[in-house]
Amino acid sequence: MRPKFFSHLCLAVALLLLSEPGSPSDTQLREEARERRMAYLQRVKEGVTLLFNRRHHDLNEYVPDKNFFYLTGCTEPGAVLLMIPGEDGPGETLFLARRDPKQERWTGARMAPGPETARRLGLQEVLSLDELPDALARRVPPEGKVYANLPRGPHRQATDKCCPEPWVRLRRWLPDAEILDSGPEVAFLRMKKSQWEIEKIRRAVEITIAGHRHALPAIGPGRSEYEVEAAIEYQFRSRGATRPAFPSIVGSGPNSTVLHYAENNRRMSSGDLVVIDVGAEFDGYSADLTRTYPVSGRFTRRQKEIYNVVLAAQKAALEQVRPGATFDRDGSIYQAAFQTIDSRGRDRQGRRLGRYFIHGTGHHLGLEVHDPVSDRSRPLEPGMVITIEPGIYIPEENLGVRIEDDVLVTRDGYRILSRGLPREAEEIERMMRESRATAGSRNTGGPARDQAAMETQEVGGPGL
Ligand SMILES: [Mn+2]
Repeated sequence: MRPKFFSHLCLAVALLLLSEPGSPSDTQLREEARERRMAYLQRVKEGVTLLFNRRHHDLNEYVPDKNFFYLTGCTEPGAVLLMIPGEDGPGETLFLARRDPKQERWTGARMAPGPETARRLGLQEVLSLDELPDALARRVPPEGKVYANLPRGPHRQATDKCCPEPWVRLRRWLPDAEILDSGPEVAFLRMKKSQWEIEKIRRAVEITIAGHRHALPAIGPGRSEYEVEAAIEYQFRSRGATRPAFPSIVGSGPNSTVLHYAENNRRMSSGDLVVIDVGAEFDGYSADLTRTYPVSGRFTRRQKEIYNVVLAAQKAALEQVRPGATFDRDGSIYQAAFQTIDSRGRDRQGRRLGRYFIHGTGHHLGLEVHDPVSDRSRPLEPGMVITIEPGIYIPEENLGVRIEDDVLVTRDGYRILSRGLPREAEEIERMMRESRATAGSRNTGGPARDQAAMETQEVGGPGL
């Protein structure tokens, strides 16, 4: 092919790919968001709803507010969505900051207010943020109700006194309005996932499984927890995940008993267990998968005993997963897990093990790794995605075991989305053997030899 023709062809293909309206997934996202807004306004038939795209809490990098994103598919910082239910159809207006060409030289192109963006996002209108106060004054009666995405935590109850922007502004614009939390209403919708969302979670799970599998060669006496973390997160990003959905937990030995341990800087030794609790975020959706591995490649008898109690508890809990089951501590799922743990095995003092199962059986999974719920006692429905993750943590024995899978509730029960990652004790040991054999044959001067060398140095034993 002549070079010039070829370069023109490339250009044409590139333009085609870049052209509006977006890739198929953009179109799908726009439709999803439109349906969600309709469902929302069918539930909240009064007042107005105002969703601010504030920074998602407790993350350093910019992540859009999850409720705002859920209802718009838009990630523009500072944007505000106004929704008003109405007799003759709902009103939906998005407010965006005006473009600033100088700023865009630093941080890239932004969406602009106007009909073009409205078409792209499938919204009725997209106005400039400066127009928001007037629009509110026009459309909200002085003492009307305003549902807003109030901040979580200590600010939630104190929106009038100490809340950060933009709630200060909201109060200034509407001094007499009754400001309510839109969170539970949006959470109600978010609890049930669409096919499209389930596919996103499935992809996040797939990437997370790859992370676990590729971590195995980095597990061994003398290796550091952070090597395992790095191996996992390398897989995440290489496979298109945006980021880890939460700080990766690689806890060995005593750290295996610390639920949210994330320093990951201890050197592992041969008799340790290592709890690996990680999850990739893909297109905004999270996975959350835990396995517990023996650092030496083989469980001790005691470790295997406890491991099998946790596994039995997970299986007992899974058997209870079906539409109608409840997920709180009074529900059948938690009870099945707890009873299994409390009725098998003992600690060194001969006590039952229930006291070492110190967290719930799981949580909902979606745009957030701990996806919000409208009501803890709401029974499960098909399309909900949850984790099932019993654990036993015995600090006196430096022994922590957690097994966590991601589970879709179906019409007649459940499907384990993460079934591709083995969890039987024998399978775990076999996986570790195989990964070592591969690492060894691939490069005899590499990891396998280093590992042997470190195993020898380890005689003095790293401190706990
Ligand atoms: Mn979890």
